[in-house]
Amino acid sequence: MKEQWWQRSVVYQIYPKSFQDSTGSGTGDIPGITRRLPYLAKLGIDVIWLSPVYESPMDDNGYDISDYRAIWPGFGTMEDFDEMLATAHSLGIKIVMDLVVNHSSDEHEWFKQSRSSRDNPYRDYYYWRDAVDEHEPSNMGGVFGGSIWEWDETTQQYYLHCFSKKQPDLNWENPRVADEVFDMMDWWLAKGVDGFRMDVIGMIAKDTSFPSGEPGPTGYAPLFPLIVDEGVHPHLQDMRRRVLSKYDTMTVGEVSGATVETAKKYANLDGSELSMVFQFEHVSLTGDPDRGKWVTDKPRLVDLKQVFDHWETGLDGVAWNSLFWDNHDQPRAVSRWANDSDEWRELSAKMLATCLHLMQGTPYIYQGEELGMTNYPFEDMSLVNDLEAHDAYRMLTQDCGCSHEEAMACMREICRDNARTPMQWDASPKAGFTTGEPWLPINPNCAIINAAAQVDDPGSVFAHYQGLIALRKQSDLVVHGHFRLLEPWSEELFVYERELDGQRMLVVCNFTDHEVAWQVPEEYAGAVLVEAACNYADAPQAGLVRPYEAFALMAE
Ligand code: TEU
Repeated sequence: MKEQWWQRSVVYQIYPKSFQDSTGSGTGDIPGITRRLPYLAKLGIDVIWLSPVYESPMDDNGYDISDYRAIWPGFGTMEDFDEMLATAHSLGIKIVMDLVVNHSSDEHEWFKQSRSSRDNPYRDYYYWRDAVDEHEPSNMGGVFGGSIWEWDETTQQYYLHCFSKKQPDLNWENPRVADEVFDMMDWWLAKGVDGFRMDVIGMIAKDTSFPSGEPGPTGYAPLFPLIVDEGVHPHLQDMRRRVLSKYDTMTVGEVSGATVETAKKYANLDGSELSMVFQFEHVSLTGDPDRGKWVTDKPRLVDLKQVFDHWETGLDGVAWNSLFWDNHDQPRAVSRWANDSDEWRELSAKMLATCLHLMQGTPYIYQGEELGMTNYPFEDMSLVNDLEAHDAYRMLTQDCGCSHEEAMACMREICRDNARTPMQWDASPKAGFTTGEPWLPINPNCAIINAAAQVDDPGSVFAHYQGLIALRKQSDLVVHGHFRLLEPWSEELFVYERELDGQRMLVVCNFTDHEVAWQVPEEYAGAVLVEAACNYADAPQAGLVRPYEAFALMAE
C-alpha cells in the first residue's frame, strides 16, 4: 500500500499547561508554544499532538470542554492559535488537536440545556436515568472514583459520567451528537489542522442497559463491562465517510482496551477508520485487582517484550502501530521503564529511545522525554493537582488501608502529575518556564536536566532523539521493516530484528545496570554499526552488552 506521511513521522505531545508560559500567569499558553516551535523544528519532529486548548472549567485540565470552538483564555486567543498553526506549518510541523467527545464539560451549553428540563431538545445529548429504589441506576464506579451517576435535582434524574461529575458522557446513540461532533471536526480541519488524537474514543459506545457488577473495596463495580467495543466502529466509519475523507489527516484513537484483533479494525491500513490507536497493554503490566494501577511494582521486561512482539507482528502489513513510553497520563519514561539516578539517567533514557524508535509504528515523544526529564519527588498531596491522584490517595488510605507513605510512594511512581510538572528549559529556579508562580512545582533537577544544556551538546539525550528521528526519515527499513523478537526469555536484554527486502537491522538494548554476557549472532559478523542507535561513545564490545547499552547493526 502507498506510504502515508504519518507512517514516517515522529509525533511530539505538548501538554499546554506545562509547556511554556509567555505571560507570567504560571501556566503555559499558546504564544509560549509558538515561541518554542524552532526548538521542536531543531529536534526534527513532524507532528505536534496538542492536548486540549479549548474553553474549559479546567476540572480535568482541559479534558472537560465547555466550547469546542473557543480557546480557554488562560491559553490565549483564537488569533494566537491561528498564528501558532501558521508558524508550525511554515516550519514543516503539522498540528493534531485533541478531540474529547466521549464527554463534554457540565458547563457546555448542550449540557446546560439538557439538564434544564426533561423535554429539552438537548436532553438526549446525554444519558439520563431514573433512580432505582432511590439509588443510582447501577453500581459501577468511575475512572476518577465514586459512582458513574450524579443526581440532578432540577429534573429528578441521574446523569452518566464515566470520569468526573463535571464530565457528563455524550450519548452517541443520538445521531445529533455525531452531527454536532462531525461539524465541529470539519470546522477545525477547514482551519488547517492536520488531524485528531481522539480521547477515550473506545468508550463512546455503551451497554445502555447499564448493568451492575460485583463491587470491589471501593463499594463500586468495575467500569469496563459498560464499554461495547464493536459499537464504536460504525461511528468511526461514519466519521471517516462524512469528515475525515475530505482531508489528508492523521488520526489516533485512545482505546485503552484495544487488542491486536480490534486494532486491525480501528487502525486498518485500508483507511476505513483511524490511522492508528494507542493501546495500553504495556502500560498496564502492573496493577492490583483492588487498587488498580496504584502500586509501585515495575513491569517485567519479559512481559514488556511479549506485548511489543504481539503488537509488532500482529499488525504488520494490516494495521498501523503507535509507539509510546510516556504521555500526560503516565509517569516519566526514564523513571518508569529505566533508571533516573544521576549515574544512569542519560544512558538509560537514550536506550529507551533506541528501543522504541527502531520498531515499526509511529513514535510519540512526550514533552521533556527528549531531555530525560524524571518523575517528581512528591512528599505529600499539597503539591499534587490531578483529581485522579487525589481520589486515588483517598482510596488507598481509606479503602485499602495504606499508610500516607505507602500512598505517596505510589504517587511518586505512577501519578499523572509526574508528567505534568513544567517543561525544563534552563537551569534557572523556574526552569525558564514562567516568571510567575508555576501551577505545578518545577522539578529541582532542572538545574542539570534542561533544554539549554542539551540542544547543542552532541552527546545529550536531545541529540540522541535527533539522530533517531533523522534516521527514520531516510530509512525504509525502520519505517516498514518486519519485526522479529530475539531472546524472548531474557530478563535483561531487549533484542529484536527488522527485515525488509533482504536488508536486516539488529537492535540490542540492555535494560539493566549491569553488564550482560551476550554474543551478536553470527549472521551479523561484519555488519555495520548504526551510529544513531548507539548510546556509548565507543563501539560495542564483543561478547557482552554494557549497562543500559543500546546499539544496532545493519546487514545486507
Ligand atoms: O484518559 C483516559 C483514561 O482513562 C485516563 O484517565 C488514563 O488512562 C488513566 O489516567 C491511566 O490510569 C483520557 C485523557 O488522556 C485523560 O487525561 C483524561 O483525564 C481522561 O481521558 C478523561 O478525558
